[in-house]
Amino acid sequence: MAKQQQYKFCFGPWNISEGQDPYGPPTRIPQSFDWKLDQLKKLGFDAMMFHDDDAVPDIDAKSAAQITAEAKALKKRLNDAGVKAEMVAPRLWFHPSTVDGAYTSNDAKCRKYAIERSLRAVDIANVLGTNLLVLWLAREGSYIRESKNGRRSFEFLVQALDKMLAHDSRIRLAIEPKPNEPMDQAYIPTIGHALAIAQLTRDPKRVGCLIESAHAILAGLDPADEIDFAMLFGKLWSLHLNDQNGLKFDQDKPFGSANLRVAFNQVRALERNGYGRRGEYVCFDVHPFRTTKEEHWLAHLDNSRRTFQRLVEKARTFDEKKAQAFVAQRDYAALDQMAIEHLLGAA
Ligand code: GLO
Ligand code: MG
Repeated sequence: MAKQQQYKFCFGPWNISEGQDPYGPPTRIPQSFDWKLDQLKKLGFDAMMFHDDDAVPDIDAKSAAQITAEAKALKKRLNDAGVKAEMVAPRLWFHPSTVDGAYTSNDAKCRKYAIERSLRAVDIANVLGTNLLVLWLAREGSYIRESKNGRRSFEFLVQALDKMLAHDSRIRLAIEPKPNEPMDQAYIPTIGHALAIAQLTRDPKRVGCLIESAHAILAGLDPADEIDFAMLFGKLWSLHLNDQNGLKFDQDKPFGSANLRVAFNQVRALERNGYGRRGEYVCFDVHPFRTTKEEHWLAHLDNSRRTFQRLVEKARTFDEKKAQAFVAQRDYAALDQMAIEHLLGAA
C-alpha cells in the first residue's frame, strides 16, 4: 500500500454551476472564470480541468492562430495563480453539428467538424502544459437502435482517435465512459470498452481512461472494481470522484454523499494501486444542489475533498491483518461488520 501518497486535487469551472435542470432555470447568478479561478486557489486545490471552450470561449468563431494566442494568455494567468491545467476536453455536445453525435454522426460534415475541433483542443492542451485530452463521448450513441450502424460507429471512433494521436506524438487520450445520458445507449459505456477500443488505435499506449464514480454506478458496476481493472493495465490517468443514488439521471453528488462504503472502497482501491504516484490528480466532478445558496456555493467541493481525506485515513487504519483472518476463515459476516464499524468510528 502506498502509505504516504499525497494526493493532488482539481475541479473544473463547470463544477461551480448555477443550478439549472431540465425543469427549471438557474438559481444562482453565473460568475466569471476569474472568480472561479480565485475560488479554486482559495480552497487550496492544485489544478483546474478545462473544456476547450472554458479555455477559449466562443472557440468555433476563432481561427487556429487566435485559439493558440488566447490559450497562451490563459496559461500566463494560470502560472501567475500557481494553478496547473490538469486536462483539456473537447466539448462535443453543444454545437448544432453534434446533434446526432460527433465522431459517430451519420453526417460526414459533422464528423469532420468533431475531428477538427478535437485537434484544436489538443493544441490548447499543448499550450496549457498538459498532454492529457479527456474524451467524454457524450453523444456517441443512439436514441434508437436502428439510427446508427454500431460497427461503423466503432470504426469512426477508432479513426477519430487515430487522427488525434497522429496530430501530436505526445498527446494521451483518456476516454471517460458513461453508459447513458444524454443518449439512450452509449457506445463506450464501461472501462472495459474504453481499453478494448484503445487496442485498435495506431498507438494503444497513448489511449487510457478516466473513471467517474457516478458513471460506473449508472452502468451497474462498482467503481472500486473499475479502478482495480484500469490500474492493472496502467491506464487510469484521471478520475472524477462523485456519488450517485442508484439508476436515475446523472446526479454528480458530493463524494460519499449517497454511499459512504462504496466511496471507502474506491479510496482503498486507489491506495492499493498507488494512484497519484505518476502525477495523476483526484478530480471532483460534483455539482452543488439546486437549492444551494450563493454563500455556500463551494461547499460541495470542499466537502468532497474532506470526505476523501477522511476516507484515506480510514483506508490506512483499516486492520488488514484482521480482515485477512476473516477472509481465511470465510467469515464474511464478521468482515462486513468490521467494515461497517470501522466507518462508524468509536461509539
Ligand atoms: C458528464 C461528464 C462531464 C465530463 C466533462 C469533461 O456526465 O461527467 O462532466 O466529465 O465534460 O469532459
Ligand atoms: Mg465526468
